[in-house]
Amino acid sequence: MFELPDLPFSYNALEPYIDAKTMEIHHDKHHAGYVKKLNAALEALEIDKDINKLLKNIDSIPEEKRQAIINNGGGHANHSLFWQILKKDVEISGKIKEAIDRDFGSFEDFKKKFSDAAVSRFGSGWAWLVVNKGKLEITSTANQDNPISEGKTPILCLDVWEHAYYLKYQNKRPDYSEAFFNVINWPEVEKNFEALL
Ligand code: MN3
Repeated sequence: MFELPDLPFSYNALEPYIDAKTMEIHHDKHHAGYVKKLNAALEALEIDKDINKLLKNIDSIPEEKRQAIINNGGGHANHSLFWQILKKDVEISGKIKEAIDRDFGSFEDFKKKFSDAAVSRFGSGWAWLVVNKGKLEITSTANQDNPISEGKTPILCLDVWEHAYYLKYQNKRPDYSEAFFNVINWPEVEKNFEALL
């Protein structure tokens, strides 16, 4: 059985960039819903209960269950990472800063590329900073698809489903994406990065 992880901060911790009501509904309703449906889909299946391994080896899931695991297992994994990498007003420094400068030229270039990925993703999905063969890359996925199923390891993500921003930002996804840069927990992103070195 998978369990909904606690939000590692209070609902209002990211104000004014991400509002408390959005955080409450997003975690307590949306993420909880994915966990519940994931457990329902996995019932009676004797498979790996490590969510990342499950998504990495998605082809090993019986076909009739596969899409439910991609949607709800992805929903669980993606949000679990998302909560972990959120914190207000943290400066980027250290190895992750060096790696971003190395692979994108500068932080500004990284930010522009990431924002483009977030804003241009059509419909619901995610923007990602991933490690692919030792290098940082930016990508985006539809729905709850996780890049781990393509052999890439995500270390930072932004939920661009409307439920992640609509209460505060309505149709203004670019404003939400801009605000996100004030709530990235860079030491956690660096931890995710260093775990892969
Ligand atoms: Mn979401």
